[in-house]
Amino acid sequence: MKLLQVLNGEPVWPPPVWLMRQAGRYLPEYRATRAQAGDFISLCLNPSLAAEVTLQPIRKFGFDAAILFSDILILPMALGQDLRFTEGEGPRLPPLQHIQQLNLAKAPGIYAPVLQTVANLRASLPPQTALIGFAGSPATVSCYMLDGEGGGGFPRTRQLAYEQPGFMDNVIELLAEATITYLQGQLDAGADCLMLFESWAGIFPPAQFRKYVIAPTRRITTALRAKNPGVKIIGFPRLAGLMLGEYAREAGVDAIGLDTVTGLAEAKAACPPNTIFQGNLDPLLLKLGGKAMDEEVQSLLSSLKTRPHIFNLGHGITPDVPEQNVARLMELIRGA
Ligand code: 1CP
Repeated sequence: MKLLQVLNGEPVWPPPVWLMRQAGRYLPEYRATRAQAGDFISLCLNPSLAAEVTLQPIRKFGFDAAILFSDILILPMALGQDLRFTEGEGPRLPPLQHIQQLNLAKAPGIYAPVLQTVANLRASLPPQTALIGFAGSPATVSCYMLDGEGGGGFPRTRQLAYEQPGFMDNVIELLAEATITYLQGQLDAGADCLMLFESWAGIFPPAQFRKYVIAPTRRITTALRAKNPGVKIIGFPRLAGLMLGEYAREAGVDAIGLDTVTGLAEAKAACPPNTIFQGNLDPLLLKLGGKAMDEEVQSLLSSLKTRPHIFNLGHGITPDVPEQNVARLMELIRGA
């Protein structure tokens, strides 16, 4: 598996490629399967349909990795928080008031179908395609749990981190614990490697970044590695800015997903010499296609030639991306 070769530090050419949110609304077959499931959460909790949508982009484009189809908010749901996805508005949860509302012991029974999806995928993926399991990192998941929605910059979470750090600490600690068990379940079910999505790393000032982003991520990577020597973990500390180097040195991840605004040259300068990166084509260019996309892909590829790298976007693919642009992207990478 090319993806694992890169994560082991071997340069592979052309680089392995997959896209964040590669199973999604830009694909008509995804929309059809989602309609069959009824709604998004039912799709995440239906092991055969969730496996089917995971495989759709692999069949169509031949990506080097499949990512389990689920969502980072399935874990808070399994811990007892009500979760809804309203069409066009994204996730909604009742903002968490007390740590006692969460039940760590019951969670595995509720997310069991997700682990079954992993097992189904293990049995049906082509042997060269790596299977990525994932979870949200505690800070990012806590943002949604405490604010109840994603669109407003998480004012309650940010306020609680200053005014009720004891509560925030408890939430992060419980999430770290739950995430270790959840990801261990995914490894046991057959995931080849893992990714931790820290999409909102960028809202935390440095002291909180150390406490809520780096420390819990380190706890998760250390615990998983103690039980699964050699397991590879990709971190995605989106918009980490000048904290990127510290994250790379201390969070214990094997590779770093770069967001759209972090240049490879700047990332190289900030991180230890052998850091492996994943990314980071602007998803807007994938939507626009044409000359602008071709030129940027060629320029990104030429800067990767001598190092192990996983080609990806800098954030998730959007529903308005034309499929033929994804096909063109694959042609450019595979022809490199
Ligand atoms: O069908 C639909 O309309 C639902 C859209 C959708 C999809 C396809 C959501 C709702 N989640 C997903 C799948 C998903 N989410 C995957 C599956 C695998 C794949 O990549 O193909 C993964 C890995 C995620 C991770 C996720 N969910 C993140 C982290 C990555 C990122 O995008 O930054 C986050 C922040 C979420 C929350 C979430 N779920 C869905 C939406 C629209 C959001 C974002 C809400 C917001 O804007 O704050």
